[in-house]
Order: sequence, then C-alpha cells, then structure tokens
Amino acid sequence: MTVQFAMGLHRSHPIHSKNFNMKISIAYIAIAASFFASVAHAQVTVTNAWVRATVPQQKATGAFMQIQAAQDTKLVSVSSPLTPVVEVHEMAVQDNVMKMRHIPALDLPAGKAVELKPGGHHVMLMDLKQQVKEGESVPLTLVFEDSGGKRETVQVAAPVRALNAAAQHKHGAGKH
Ligand SMILES: [Cu+2]
Repeated sequence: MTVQFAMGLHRSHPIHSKNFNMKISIAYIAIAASFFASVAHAQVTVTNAWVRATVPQQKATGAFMQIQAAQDTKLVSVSSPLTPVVEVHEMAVQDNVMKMRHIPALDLPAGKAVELKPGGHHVMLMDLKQQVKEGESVPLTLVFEDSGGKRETVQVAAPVRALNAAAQHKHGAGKH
C-alpha cells in the first residue's frame, strides 16, 4: 500500500526543463533575425534602361526600364542633362482615349520588379532641343524615397534605341 502511493506520486511529476530550453533558443533566433533585417539596406536596382530615338523636330520621347526596390519605395524624380523637363507618366483611359498623365511619384512595392515600358508607365523627356539618335546614350538621374523617408539616387546611362524598339522588346512578357 505504501509502495503504490510513492510510485503514483513519481509518475505525476512533470518534466519542464526541455520545454524551457526550447523557448530560449526560439527567442535567440528572433533576436538574430531582427539584427540581420536592420543591417540590410534599402537598395534599388535599375536595369535595361533605354530611350526611344526621335525624328527631327520631335519634342518628346520616352525612357523605359525595370526597377526593383528591396523595400517599399517610390520613384520621386528623374532628371537628365538632355532637357530640364523630365516627368514620370502613367497611361490612363480618359473619355475612351488612352492618354498620358503626369504622376508625382511611382510606387515600387518591396521586392516586386516594376516595368516602365511603351504603353505603360514611362519617363517622359520633354522640350527636347535636339534629335535623340540611335546609338547615343542618355544620362538619367533617378531619385527614390523609401517608406521611412530615406532617399537614394541612382544614375544610369540609357542607350538610345530605334523608334520600333518597342516591338523588339516584347520578349519580357512573363510576369514575376
Ligand atoms: Cu508620357
């Protein structure tokens, strides 16, 4: 009778030490992860930039590219030595007509490649004083601002491609 009682008491005794160690390691991993996240920089990459060639007397043309930001960012301005008038445009249907519209900033969601292309968002170079010819290179300075208000400037030299370059450029139709 005495022996049975002692055994029952022993069996009901829970062991907590294993769970406790597990909680400590999970907390450690969380701290390590937040450390690495704070070390990483907001980085914007601009690829495949190009400018569409103009014919004589043409006053405006488009610049196109792919932009990807590591965190939520906006393209807030573009400038070029070619002309003082550079705007970011979107295409929108207005009264059944597709029109270009100046937008103050272009949203770049974290990790998503945003494509500026003919028929879509584009950078507009206006008030051109001279023809932009195939083979030339147009310097562009892009200013980005992340959700924390931190600015980053990216410079690209966009090669000038022929007027019909849009047709040759359709291979990249696959969406990410
Ligand atoms: Cu435009």
